[in-house]
Amino acid sequence: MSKRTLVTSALPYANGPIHLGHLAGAYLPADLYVRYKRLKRQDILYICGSDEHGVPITIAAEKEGVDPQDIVDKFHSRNKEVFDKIGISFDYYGRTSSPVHHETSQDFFSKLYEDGVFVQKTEEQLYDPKADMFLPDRYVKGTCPNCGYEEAYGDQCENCGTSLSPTELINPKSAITGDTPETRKTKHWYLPLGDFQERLEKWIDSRENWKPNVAGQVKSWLNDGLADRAVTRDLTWGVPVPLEEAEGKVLYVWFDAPIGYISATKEWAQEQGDPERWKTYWQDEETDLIHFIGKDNIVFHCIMFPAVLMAYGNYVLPKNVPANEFLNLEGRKLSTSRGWAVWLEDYLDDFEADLLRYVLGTTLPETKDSDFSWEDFQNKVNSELADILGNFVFRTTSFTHKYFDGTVPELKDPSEQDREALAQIAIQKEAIAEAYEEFKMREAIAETMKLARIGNKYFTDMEPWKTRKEDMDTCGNTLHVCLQITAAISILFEPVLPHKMATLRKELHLDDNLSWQQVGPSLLQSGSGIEKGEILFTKIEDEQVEEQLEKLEQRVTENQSADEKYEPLKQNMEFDDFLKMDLRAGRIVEAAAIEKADKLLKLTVDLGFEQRTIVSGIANDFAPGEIVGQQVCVVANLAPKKLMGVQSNGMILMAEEEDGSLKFVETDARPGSPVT
Ligand code: B3M
Ligand code: ZN
Repeated sequence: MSKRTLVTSALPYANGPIHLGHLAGAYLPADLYVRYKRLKRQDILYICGSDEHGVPITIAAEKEGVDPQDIVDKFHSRNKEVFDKIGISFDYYGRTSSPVHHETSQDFFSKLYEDGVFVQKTEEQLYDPKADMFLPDRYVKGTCPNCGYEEAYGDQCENCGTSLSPTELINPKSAITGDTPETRKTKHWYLPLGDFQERLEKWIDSRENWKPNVAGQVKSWLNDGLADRAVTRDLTWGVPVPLEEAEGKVLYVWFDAPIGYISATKEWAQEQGDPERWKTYWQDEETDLIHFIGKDNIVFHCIMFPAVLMAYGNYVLPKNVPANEFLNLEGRKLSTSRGWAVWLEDYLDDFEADLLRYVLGTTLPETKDSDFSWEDFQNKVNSELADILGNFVFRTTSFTHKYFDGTVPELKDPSEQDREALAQIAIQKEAIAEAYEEFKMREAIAETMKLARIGNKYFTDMEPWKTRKEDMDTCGNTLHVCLQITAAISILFEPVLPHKMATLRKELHLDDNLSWQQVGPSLLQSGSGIEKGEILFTKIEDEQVEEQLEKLEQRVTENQSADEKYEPLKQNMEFDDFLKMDLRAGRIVEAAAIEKADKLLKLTVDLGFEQRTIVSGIANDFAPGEIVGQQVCVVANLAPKKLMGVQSNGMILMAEEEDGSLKFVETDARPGSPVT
């Protein structure tokens, strides 16, 4: 077993508040794991911080007409505070605008530059003359060449995770003016990832127990071959490139941000009064480095950052990157721009932190996208937290107060059932630990709640309300066993319900720093006193759910200023340009999913004069079976394009609703009829 563990969570951009999707992706899973490891008394350090560079920050600043530093100052402190309230227990939460981070990331750049690792190129880049600036990363949007997603950014497609260069986008548009950009020459420094292909392949092959969705995606990128990645940008906000000739250029945010994990660890060590201690975590092979991220960050944490660490030398490489998929909200894609999100600050105005930690923990998108709904939140709070855990604890402590003067009854000549129930503590503790070790947080939570179910059933089966009249020793045994199970739960559920379990341990007069190892059948001494328990979980009323759903709808409306209800009109075009397009009526005769492309369908479309294969990004809105026979409108003379390995000959016209859902543009003209 390694000597120590270093856990990181993706550094959230300091350009907005934290929402449920962030929590379910990189923060709650990490915190569950870290709290468990701390209970095991293992040497573990949990590092995070604000990602304060990059285009998301400058776009937010431009939108508000303020300086980027104002944006990051605001959201760095707000996010730090909300993480603290929800119980995300970082050991250190840094920020990439700090001097230590600038020095550290410039040191990385300088060493790789001096070692001749970078390739220097002067290339054509997208440029917006009206805005008078180059268009890196999120300053440009277009169609992903890999999966056809039309909202891909210049550096990455959030839909399929592929990292891109702006010039790879199809039909690029400036995010500043909406114009089609021109190209201009500019010099940048590139990390030739291909030079690391072999080392990366060897490293990935040596990884054990990686989630299949993560390992699979990394291997497919390695199989496709690794393009050079620019590590500098024509921007003013960011870490200046430490080169005379690079005036006006900054480090690419995805070059400096992961180095933020290292600089935050340095700042943590300084805070501990032992500045060199960061090296123990980053430069000693006895460290297990684990990155908790969302799936859209896999390429940067499993290819780019490891290559940078390999190039620099003498750094540990990630032992595991248990990336989560995405969280949907009420069955729809979470969207901050549309206001379709639940912000943690708003959540905490209405509910306690632990309720969300539990409910979200039971529905984490660990291997596929998952969904959060307020109805499910109400169900799980009421029927699991309140009716099972809360009920069991309350019955146990109040019965003890009522009939045993609030002291732990002695265990006298326990029955088979008593012993069997006590034995469940060790069995469940083992099952919970196994799940946490394998990053199966949902399973760990279910196994923990299972112990409460066992306790609840045992209490009911033993009928202490009857035995107290007939045989107080038997009744005392029942309450002794239930109290020991309750005490065990107050530690085993700590990773999930830290605030509520601290209250419970206080009620039980339990020491507040008991370890995982100490959990067993006799945590409480017979004769020791306990408090009269309070109701741990108050049920959620229907009105509260209604109120949350109304808030959600209201936020969407607020987010749509009058002119945002509709997509901005594109530039005028000449009639001759329109005539170039050949639109035809068609009918879908076959439809099928495409492997590893959860947004795309492969369609066979009858055009009268021929049948066509067309790939269409409508899998989120339609099941293949339900659209055979659908009349459609086809752009029949679009140049063929290979999407996720399938040759697509043409495009189906779809209309996008306010909520992002898609509808067919239909005509009942016979297939092949020209649409003019
Ligand atoms: N700031 C967050 C994101 O892509 C990004 C993570 C950086 S981790 C080094 O959503
Ligand atoms: Zn894509």
